[in-house]
Amino acid sequence: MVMFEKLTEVGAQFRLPGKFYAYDTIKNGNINSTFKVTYRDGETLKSYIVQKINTNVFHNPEEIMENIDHVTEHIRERYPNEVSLHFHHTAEGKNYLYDEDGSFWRVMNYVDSITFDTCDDLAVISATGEAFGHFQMQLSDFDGSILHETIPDFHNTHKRLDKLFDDVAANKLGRNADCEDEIEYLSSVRYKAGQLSERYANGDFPIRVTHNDTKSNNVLFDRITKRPIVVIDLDTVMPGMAMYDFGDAVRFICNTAAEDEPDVRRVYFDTSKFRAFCKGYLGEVKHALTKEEIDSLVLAAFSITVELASRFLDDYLTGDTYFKVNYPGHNLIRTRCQLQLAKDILRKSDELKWIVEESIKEG
Ligand code: GN1
Ligand code: MG
Repeated sequence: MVMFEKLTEVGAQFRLPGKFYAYDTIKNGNINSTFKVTYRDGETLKSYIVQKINTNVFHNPEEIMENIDHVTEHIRERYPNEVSLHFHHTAEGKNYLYDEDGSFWRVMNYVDSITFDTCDDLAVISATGEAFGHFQMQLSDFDGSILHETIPDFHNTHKRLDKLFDDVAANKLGRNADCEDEIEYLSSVRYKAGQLSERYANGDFPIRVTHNDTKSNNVLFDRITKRPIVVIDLDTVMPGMAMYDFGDAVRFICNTAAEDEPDVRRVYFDTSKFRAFCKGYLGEVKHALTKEEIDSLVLAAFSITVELASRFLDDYLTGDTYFKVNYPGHNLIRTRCQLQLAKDILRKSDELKWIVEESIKEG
């Protein structure tokens, strides 16, 4: 079935009013498929976001929808004046739909906005920090025990690395030969990168409710004022470490290049961007974080960057079944880019820790 027919069928199940007018594919995201669909109702055009959830990654998508319901309800209750995400319901009263092929669909309100993938505007970077810091604050009194762990051990770096090295040992597709340097580097930082998740498992850090995918393009911004409107992509909201949300955000936004830049000479961790992000983020949450959490922010940035590199590499070694790839070797290119970034974070660690301390004093 062509996509437009499929989207029309899905829209009808969710009882979207008016006549299907147009659709665009939204290319952000390495897992789910996202579309903006527009309906014409009389003289007005209204848009929605339609998503097909990747059930290879999310084995129990109904649980994601339950989690999102709980989280958005909590935020709406406490912050009624803020924009929040609304999901549409089918005639059966469900906020999702399984089609006849077994695919899982959902529809939410479209918020007119812009997102930033790479961004050089320090004010926007600081605002991104504010948005994620604010999100952490909004969930600080939310009972995480009611949430499903939709992807168990999602940010357990230690386990991610164990799995990578099992797959290296198996060398199922014979691809180890393409990435000997990367394997060697990951082996040399295995302990350091896995340290925080080990300590978390031992109860050294508070269990927070975290977003777990804090890329800057998961914040919607007002087109004109460039102020944040709402944090999106709540699929991986689960109990976790606050500093990993911080780390994942700076991993993405402080990179001088794209997440999959093939020319690693263009990949650096930009300290000015880091300072801007810290200002926004810590301005929101510094009083809520413990000293241990604050002291671990920089190590968390390194750890989650290594973790993502290991996930990309693992996917490469086992046949590219998890992340969408645009060309052969894409996951290896992503790995190299993330490792280059991780090395730069490590090199700049002292300066980054100092910036964290300064941001705390200034705010
Ligand atoms: C995936 O598809 P997207 O962009 O929302 C992944 C994240 C990675 C990210 C890297 C469920 O997120 O963990 O950090 O790609 N999400 C899942 O770009 O695995
Ligand atoms: Mg995501």
